[in-house]
Amino acid sequence: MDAGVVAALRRAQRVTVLTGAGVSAESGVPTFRDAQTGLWANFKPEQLATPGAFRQDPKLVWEWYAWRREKLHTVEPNPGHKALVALARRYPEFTLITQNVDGLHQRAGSKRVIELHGNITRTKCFDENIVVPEWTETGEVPPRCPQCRGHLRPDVVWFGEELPDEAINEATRASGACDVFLSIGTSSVVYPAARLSEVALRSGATVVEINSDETPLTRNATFSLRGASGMVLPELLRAVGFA
Ligand code: BV8
Repeated sequence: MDAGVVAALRRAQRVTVLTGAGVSAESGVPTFRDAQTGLWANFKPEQLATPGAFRQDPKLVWEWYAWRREKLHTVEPNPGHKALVALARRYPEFTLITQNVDGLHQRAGSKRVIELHGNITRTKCFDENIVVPEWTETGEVPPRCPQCRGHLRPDVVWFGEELPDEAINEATRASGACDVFLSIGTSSVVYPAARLSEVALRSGATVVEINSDETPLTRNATFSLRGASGMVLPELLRAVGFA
């Protein structure tokens, strides 16, 4: 384990973490840019995860999310999610920011999770933009909003949609006020999330990337650890003496 990373985590008081789909890969959740499988093989996520795609074919988009939600019933948090729960207990200030929409950090026991891109287990009304906890199933796909009869949709941020103000503001604040910023399992290509590591670097934080591959962040990061987060994170906690 890189001694520089261990030293930085030992002296840090404030740690901010940004995770992407790579953190859930070892749970069996396909990453966002993995080739889609099965009946979704012909679709690119970026084409489906947009308001335009939903307007054009609400049934198709609803069913894609229903398929992804169903998959979540068969997966569990992995050692990478659990290592982040243990890490959080070691710092007076610890902020976990995720781009993931699978809710696995919360299921692993992470308390405060900043969800930049929403959560596919929550549903909202497309027209009123309010979360709808329950509705009457009539067999119609997508189901209708009980209030306005408009279409229901997953409570996620699609491409071309603004991120929730509170989430991105709190994430930006925490990225600019930390001693160590960990960027884990993200391709660092989706904005504004990908800008958070730049905010951290500019504020003088030590930026550590953990990724199985190189990304556009690799050349600017203070350290870049190559490997699977489910392996690297537990190993890092042991090296720091936290486990
Ligand atoms: C916005 C929810 C303002 C949905 C997601 C043109 C028009 C409009 C906007 C844009 C435009 N051009 C650019 C933009 C901005 C756009 C953007 O960034 N596009 C990119 C593609 C260039 N951003 C937006 O639209 C954002 N909104 O900007 O609003 C605005 C408004 C109007 C007009 C202009 C601007 C909204 C972005 C949010 C989109 N929603 N998800 C859903 O999930 O269905 S983003 C989606 O990508 C997922 O949330 C995912 O988390 C996220 C990022 O992907 P990653 O998490 O990084 O996953 P990925 O598969 O890419 O990579 C996995 C990584 O893990 C890899 O590096 C791999 O090596 C690594 N890995 C794999 N296994 C492991 C591992 N690492 C460690 N261990 C392992 N085991």
